[in-house]
Amino acid sequence: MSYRLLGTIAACGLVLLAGGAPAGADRTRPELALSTDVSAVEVLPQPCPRSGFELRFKNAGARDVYADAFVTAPPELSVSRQVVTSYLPAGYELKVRVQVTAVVGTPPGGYALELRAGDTRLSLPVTVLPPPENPTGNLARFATVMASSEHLPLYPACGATDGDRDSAHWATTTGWNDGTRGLFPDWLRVTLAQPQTVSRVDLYTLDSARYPAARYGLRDWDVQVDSGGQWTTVAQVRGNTAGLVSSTFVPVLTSGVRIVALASNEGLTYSRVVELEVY
Ligand SMILES: [Ca+2]
Repeated sequence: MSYRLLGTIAACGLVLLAGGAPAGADRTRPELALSTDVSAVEVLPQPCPRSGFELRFKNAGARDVYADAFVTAPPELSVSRQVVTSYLPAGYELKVRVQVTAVVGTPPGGYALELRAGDTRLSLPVTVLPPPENPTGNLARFATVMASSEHLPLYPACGATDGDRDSAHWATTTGWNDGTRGLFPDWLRVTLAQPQTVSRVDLYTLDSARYPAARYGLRDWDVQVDSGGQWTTVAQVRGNTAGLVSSTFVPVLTSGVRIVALASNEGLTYSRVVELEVY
């Protein structure tokens, strides 16, 4: 749409406002109602959203309207929908799933989301839980994770640190697939809250009955650690056909670990990691 067209629409709006509402138009404000399927939400401070609620947005009035509902989060939280805009026939209730994420490192405690539509306000309590005991010692589990690219929405980087190693769950946001088909290298990086001694990286590449690693898994990659802003290669994997490769190396104090993916068994297509664990 051109700026000229936008300008024309804006001008029409002004004319309509200046002239007042047509005779017989219903001037009453929309009667909007908000509710949720739960009275509170509990969230673990981890990158991938695994909690949320159903926003129920109802036109309780007798005429059809276009309306907006707003979801406002404090800085410690993020939501998958900040605005829901919809045409709502009279009496209709729209149901929308909203995912809630707590930023890694958020102090446990009580927070709240503010829901608003027209004159209606609703506060939804959110409890940020402490990260659970992590008996395995996997340092990547509740760390910040990033990738060179992501194939969204089904294959986010955070899926590779969500604790689910099961390749049968592939394509349900529990594994990372890069977003640049045919282009290598790709990288997947875990940033630790503070430097830790690291000596092992376990990489679970895609390996299911339907998608065996020997055909779809990652074949070649480097394991690197952050050495004061420079990446140092501590292990190399070449010609892999297995679902799990455990790379061990001389213990090193580091604040970040990444894998640099160089090729998959399909050829130069995609990098696929179901879980990346750091010890
Ligand atoms: Ca996973």
